Amino acid sequence: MRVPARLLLPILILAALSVGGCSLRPLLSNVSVAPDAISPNADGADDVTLITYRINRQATVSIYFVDAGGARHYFRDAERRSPGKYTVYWGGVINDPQVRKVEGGKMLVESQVLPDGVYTWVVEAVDESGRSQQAQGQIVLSGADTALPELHNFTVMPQIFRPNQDGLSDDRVAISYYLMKQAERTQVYLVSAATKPGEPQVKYPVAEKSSVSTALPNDVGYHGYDYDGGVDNNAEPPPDGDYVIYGQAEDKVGNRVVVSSTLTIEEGGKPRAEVSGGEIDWQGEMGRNIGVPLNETVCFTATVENIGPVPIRTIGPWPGQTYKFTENYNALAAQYNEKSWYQQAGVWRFGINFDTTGVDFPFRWAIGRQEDLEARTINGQTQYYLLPGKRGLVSGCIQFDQKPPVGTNYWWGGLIHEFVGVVNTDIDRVSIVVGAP
Ligand SMILES: [Ca+2]
Ligand SMILES: [Ca+2]
Repeated sequence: MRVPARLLLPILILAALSVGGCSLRPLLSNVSVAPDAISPNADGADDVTLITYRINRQATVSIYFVDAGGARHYFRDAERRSPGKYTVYWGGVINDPQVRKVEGGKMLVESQVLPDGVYTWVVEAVDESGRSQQAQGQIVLSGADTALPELHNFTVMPQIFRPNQDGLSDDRVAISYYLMKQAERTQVYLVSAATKPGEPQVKYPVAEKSSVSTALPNDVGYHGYDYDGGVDNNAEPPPDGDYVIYGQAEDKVGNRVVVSSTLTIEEGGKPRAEVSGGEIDWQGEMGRNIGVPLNETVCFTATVENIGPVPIRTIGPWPGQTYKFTENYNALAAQYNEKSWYQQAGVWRFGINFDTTGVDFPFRWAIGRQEDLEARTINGQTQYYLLPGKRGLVSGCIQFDQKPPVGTNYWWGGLIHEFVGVVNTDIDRVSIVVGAP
């Protein structure tokens, strides 16, 4: 084929450029490792060396150290690099994950400082067509701090976790370990067990609880964590599913250790409920006023709806219960010998309150009839739950066996999550006037 003369020159220039860009320039150049002796122990003197190199075309780069026995220890293992100049400090740490046994389990040593010795450093580049080039030299390590910040007896209890503030059935997980060496950083976190290798990990951190630990954070000693899934801080917990829970410690030099266990989250979520329409149907209400003769009753109905993602637990007294004005739920619990009617952490009840009360929301009822609820046996006892999306019908009466104290003007309803908070309050405020019989 004849090439027209006017195209000849540009073709020659392109050919020259491609030769200059690809073949004549070295793949790897300007390699240096200085100084050639370090003491990696984080004392501030000669702790690191500076590795410099230039890559002149797309390549993968490995940096490794060969010990006296000929074994390679990788600092960088075939990492992709675009053309350019690179500098990186090296403090004696290699990333060569190894599993080892420790007291109370196994640990993964993710990174560790190489022991004292004379090593051959190698910087090696391999381009896309498989051509490789390397540079090497010697480096001496002395005074290396190779002790690992081991985590012993990493314990997760229980391993099935139901973070939904029902006050029962595993609302919290206790996590603990014993740290064997002062660390620079420690962390405990969850990662979904469905995460595949190479996929980005979503980490759910768990905060250390100082009142459980006997050592200060990162110090040698016993460390405890009390995990609620974040629910107590109004956050949604991680989604239901299987998780790997990791404990990780890294010291100042870069020795890094990871231990792990498993955790399953079931029925996790921030419970939410509301009084439907913010409304109480007060019997005999006339324009926010109710008149009632002494010894007679005022009754009401209301509906509670579970608008959250998790079942919510409730206890009696049951809808339909009449309280005397001089009683409260504690008095009824004693009178009927129903221990479950006292306040319990995590249960939800509908309450009626008034402005001169001594006990906050003295009149309380379950948030639904038994037929509105699901009965479950937990630790040998029957518990009642209003399931997500379900409504419970509440009703009750207060019999005015005496007149409320002078100054009692207002009455209102509330939805109480016991030992957590009053979720809805000031519902449908009315004035009740108790007259002569
Ligand atoms: Ca040093
Ligand atoms: Ca629970």
